[in-house]
Amino acid sequence: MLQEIIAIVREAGRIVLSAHDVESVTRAKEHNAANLVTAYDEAVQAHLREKLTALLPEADFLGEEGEHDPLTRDWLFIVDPIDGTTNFVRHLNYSNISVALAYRGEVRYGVVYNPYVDEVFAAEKGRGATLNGRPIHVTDHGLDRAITLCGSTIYDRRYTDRSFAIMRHLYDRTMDFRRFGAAALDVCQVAAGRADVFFECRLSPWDYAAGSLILAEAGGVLTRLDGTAADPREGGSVWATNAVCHDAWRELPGE
Ligand code: LIP
Repeated sequence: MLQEIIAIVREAGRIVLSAHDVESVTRAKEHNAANLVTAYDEAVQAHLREKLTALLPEADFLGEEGEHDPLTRDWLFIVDPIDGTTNFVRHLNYSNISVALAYRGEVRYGVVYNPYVDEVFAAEKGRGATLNGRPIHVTDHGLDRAITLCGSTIYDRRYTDRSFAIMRHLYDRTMDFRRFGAAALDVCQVAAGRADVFFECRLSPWDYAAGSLILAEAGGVLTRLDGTAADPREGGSVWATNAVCHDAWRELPGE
């Protein structure tokens, strides 16, 4: 199943790489200039829905773009067709296709693909995490050696003050921070040991469902910012670490 999902995601990556005149097919969602969608997001999602539901017809499909049917079945695909849409529109080449397959709310397969650098992060539950087929593992860095990746929850300014309070808190306690703009990929960078912590105050399920399994299989931990479990079917905050740094959530600035 994992290899079939990887093959389907790689096919979809070709749609991203073939994109042109992106600005002309871009619009803002919900009259929020920071929340963009393009015809390519929709084309990739349509491709993934067709191929993934053919692979597992008994699965429901939850994608970022558009409405979805009631989610009633045991198997569920959780899909972000282009995570990092603003980066995609601005040609920053830091976007990805993220596909999770969950069974009764437990992610069993995760694939996150950055087509710009041909990097496939993947995991099957209980069988480790890989980058282009090679095993990956988180670091053993403590907070003082940690590189922190973060999100600014730009779509919802209710979280602005807390986002910057947490950024400053971690700036004072870690090596430095980065804001790359694609959560699924950021979680995978932690899984690959390229960073040690990622947080964002509010994300949708498709932003982190696949990455949560890849990180766990690489020895890391993903929870809410208050340390509680993150249901991959529900939106919420994300605190993703190399496990060594995880308990630092207890000192993070609150709501
Ligand atoms: C994005 C996330 C990013 C977040 C953005 C946006 P999208 O996902 O990956 O971390 O800060 O606000 O949600 O919308 O580009 O798929």
